Amino acid sequence: MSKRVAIIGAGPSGLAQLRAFQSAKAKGEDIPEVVCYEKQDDWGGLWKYTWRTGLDEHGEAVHGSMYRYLWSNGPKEGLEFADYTFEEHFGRPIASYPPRAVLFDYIEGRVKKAGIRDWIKFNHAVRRVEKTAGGKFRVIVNDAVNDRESDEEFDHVVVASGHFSTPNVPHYPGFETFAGRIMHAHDFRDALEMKDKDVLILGTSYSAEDIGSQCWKYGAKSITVAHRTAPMGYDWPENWQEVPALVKVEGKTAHFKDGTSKDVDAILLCTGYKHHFPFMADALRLRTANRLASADLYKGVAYVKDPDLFYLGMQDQWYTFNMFDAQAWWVRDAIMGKLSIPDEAAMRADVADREAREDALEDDYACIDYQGGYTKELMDETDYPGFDVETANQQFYAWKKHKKKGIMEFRNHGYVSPLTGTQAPAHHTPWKDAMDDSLESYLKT
Ligand code: FAD
Ligand code: NA7
Repeated sequence: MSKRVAIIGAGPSGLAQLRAFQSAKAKGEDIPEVVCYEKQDDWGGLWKYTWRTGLDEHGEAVHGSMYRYLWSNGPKEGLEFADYTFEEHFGRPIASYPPRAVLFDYIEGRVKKAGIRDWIKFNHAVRRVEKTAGGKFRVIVNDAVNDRESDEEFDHVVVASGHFSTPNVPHYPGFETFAGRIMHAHDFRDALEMKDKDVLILGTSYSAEDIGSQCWKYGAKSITVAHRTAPMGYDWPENWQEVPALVKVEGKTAHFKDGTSKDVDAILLCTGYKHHFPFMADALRLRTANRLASADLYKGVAYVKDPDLFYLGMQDQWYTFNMFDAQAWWVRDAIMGKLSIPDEAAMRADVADREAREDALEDDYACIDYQGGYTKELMDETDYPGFDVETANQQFYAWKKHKKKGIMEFRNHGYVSPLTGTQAPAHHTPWKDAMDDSLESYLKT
């Protein structure tokens, strides 16, 4: 096949795309030439921990948003690769909420086995993607090690650059003169920095819940979470309170909408991220909110204005690695001509239908079903080995219930693998007492 495909990013989504092509090649199929550009010096995306914040060693914006002591925020049974189970990788069943390093090891295990590292150009940041007069994509890349820019032409581009790296940073009156530390979740690394401190958190989603929990676990004096819309409503520990929206800050004092106030040492902005693709030419740039039905993506992946271009993993995420796989297998087959893409009107109708169905969802359980159904829809159209989505949905439901029952205890539970049927063992140490997040410590029996 003479086609050329560029993949931007070697995180879980980009690696899924590489593995999808490699699996077709292993079956004797004629695959396109594939080049993956990754701006970091290793694969794994967010799961590759970096201590850096701000700019990296090459002056590029640091991609990493993960922090030390991060454990999976959902059960691993909800994200298991259908072609590479946890049991295959670790040689035995392991507990359900692995720390970051354990998940990185799992992600890496599959692609090491597939032998695709040579397909990736590390330390290569994509600077610009634009259309040529001949209808190809020109991809301009900077080789950071040699400080050299070059460009190549491709028939297809797959954008897998993630969307949890460019922080959404609101301003509140008084931030300029706040007598403490203000930082966005993107720059948070070590919860010990907040030991003995009174911490204010803005936001009520995953980052707020988990960064607050980290700070609590590692000895913050108090946690105050201000909500713009609604409180999280868990049964928090006694030194944790939820308050109405922040109005302003004076010195160290934070003032809230109900007239109450609290003196705090640090403000952590867990206020989400932006889909940000400055390297894509205007006509190719995805503009979407963080939602289950991304704007302008047919089947959640093909860019309706130019379906030779694909975006992976751009949805808000309940399902992650296995959904990226389903997308990557589908994109591979679209590129290889095994699946056809309809005209623009039909693609737009597909997007509108997905949006309307998402808008009608009533609660988180319905959202889980919706994204499970989407993942199944794509899997059923390719030869991805697939997994029992209903079983996976059930594990997510149980996870939600465990969180409601005990927000500092939910990670002590085990779940059933939708692939092997194995019930995961309980971890050897309750999460709140397990201070060492290393792979060695987690895998101890
Ligand atoms: P990323 O992991 O972000 O990878 C994108 C890659 O693209 C990076 O390697 C980056 O360097 C590269 N890249 C970006 N721009 C360029 C460019 N211009 N040129 C070249 N390369 C580029 N998911 C879970 O399933 N469980 C969890 O517990 C969980 N916890 C999370 C915690 C945090 C703090 C965050 C932020 C996310 C978490 N997620 C979790 C969700 C996470 O988004 C996915 O697990 C996964 O990392 C997404 O993979 P991705 O490949 O789409 O994006
Ligand atoms: P999310 O899930 O996008 O949530 C962002 C939160 O920030 C949400 O609670 C918002 O409140 C809140 N927000 C946004 N802007 C503001 C302002 N201006 N003031 C106050 N609060 C604000 O991002 P997360 O970082 O939590 O999660 C992203 C991923 O990281 C996720 O997939 C995890 O796996 C880890 P709202 O409800 O809109 O009022």
